[in-house]
Amino acid sequence: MPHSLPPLPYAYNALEPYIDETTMHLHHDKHHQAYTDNLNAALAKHPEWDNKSVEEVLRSIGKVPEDIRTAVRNNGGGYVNHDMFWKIMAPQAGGAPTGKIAAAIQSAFGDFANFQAQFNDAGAKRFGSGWVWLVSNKGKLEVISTANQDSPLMDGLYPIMGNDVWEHAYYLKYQNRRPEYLKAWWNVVNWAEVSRRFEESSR
Ligand code: MN3
Repeated sequence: MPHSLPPLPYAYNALEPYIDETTMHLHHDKHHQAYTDNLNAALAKHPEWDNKSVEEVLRSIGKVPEDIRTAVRNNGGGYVNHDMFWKIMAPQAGGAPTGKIAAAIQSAFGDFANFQAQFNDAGAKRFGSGWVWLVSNKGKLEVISTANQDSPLMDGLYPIMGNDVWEHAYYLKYQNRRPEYLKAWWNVVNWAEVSRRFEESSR
């Protein structure tokens, strides 16, 4: 199998009280595992796509054979979105960013609080399942949201950070209160990794 489930980089209870242990088990061990298995199953039909990174495959989603394109879009998206998601969170994290990413956010959104408000608003308004993102659009920072597991990579955008607003990400603890989850999530944002992705986006 070309792609494997990346291990969670911290303990399942490490993001408590903001994200509960049971949610982390289900989210990583069941949901992310299923995206991984379904991606591998789809790619097995066209092994010439196996040796590319999933990011590369998504960037050229229009060239993926039609009989597996929807499966790759959904499960390849789910694979890379969650791979990023675990890494951009950490215990004893949160707070405000520093350095180049902080300056870029300030320049694009006025200040950090305004950026957070735009991000939370876009996440709350995403109807049904999806993601809210900070992306680089050829160097310009923008807040967007996508449906389902669609990755910004498919639109030529670079996902610097994103929050999962599928109900599976928050329902056990927050039930229907998605805005409360979005607000609490900032306490686990790993700015070191987000900064690294920001630097990567500008290369
Ligand atoms: Mn998810």
